[in-house]
Amino acid sequence: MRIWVGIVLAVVAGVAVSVLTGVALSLAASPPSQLQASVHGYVQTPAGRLPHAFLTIATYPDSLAGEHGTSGGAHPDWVSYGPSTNLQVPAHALVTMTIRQYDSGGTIYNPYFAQVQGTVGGTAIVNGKTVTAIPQGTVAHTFTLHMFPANQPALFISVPLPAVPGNAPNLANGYPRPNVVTFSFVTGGPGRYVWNCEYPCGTNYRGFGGPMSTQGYMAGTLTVG
Ligand SMILES: [Cu+2]
Repeated sequence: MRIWVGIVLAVVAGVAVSVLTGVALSLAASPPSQLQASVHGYVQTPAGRLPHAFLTIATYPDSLAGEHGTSGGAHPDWVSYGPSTNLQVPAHALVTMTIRQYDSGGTIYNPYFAQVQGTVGGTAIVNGKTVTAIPQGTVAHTFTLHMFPANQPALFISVPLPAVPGNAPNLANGYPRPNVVTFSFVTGGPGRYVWNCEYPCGTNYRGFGGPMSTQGYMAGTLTVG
């Protein structure tokens, strides 16, 4: 009996230590500063009259223009989203997102992610033209929003971002002329979601390591509410 009590106490202590370690780690890795959508008026949607929120971000072939500072931080050569990967939008709103895409690309393995998913009308506007998909061989990155496995409103969006030609000349900001992709989606109640890129633009693991699996580069969070 005493042995069993000892084992139980040891297990409880082990769990407590690992929980505290987890808390310490999550506090140590402070999230990047939050980029909040700005609301401008109301708009009529299939879900009724809703506040209209706007958010603009960009994708870069390096990490010199985003949340890592002009020196690029620990991995200046990693592809990145900017100015922040920690996004916030209002609940029960129409969110119109614009992504300025400055990077080259190639062929995405899974054709599903060359299609526009989950946006209003199932479409995105690429350089002024409405599309439901882009050619599978011309993808630079995707903005793919997933749910945490939690009790919160369903929200899934995936938008492919077309590549800039690899030989396109750089402009004054050090990057070529971007492809501008705009799309809208309707938010429900409050929730917390993760997003990432599904184009293998990273390192290792067939291009799915490094920046692909690291918040602040090709992965981030989106808070609704
Ligand atoms: Cu990417």
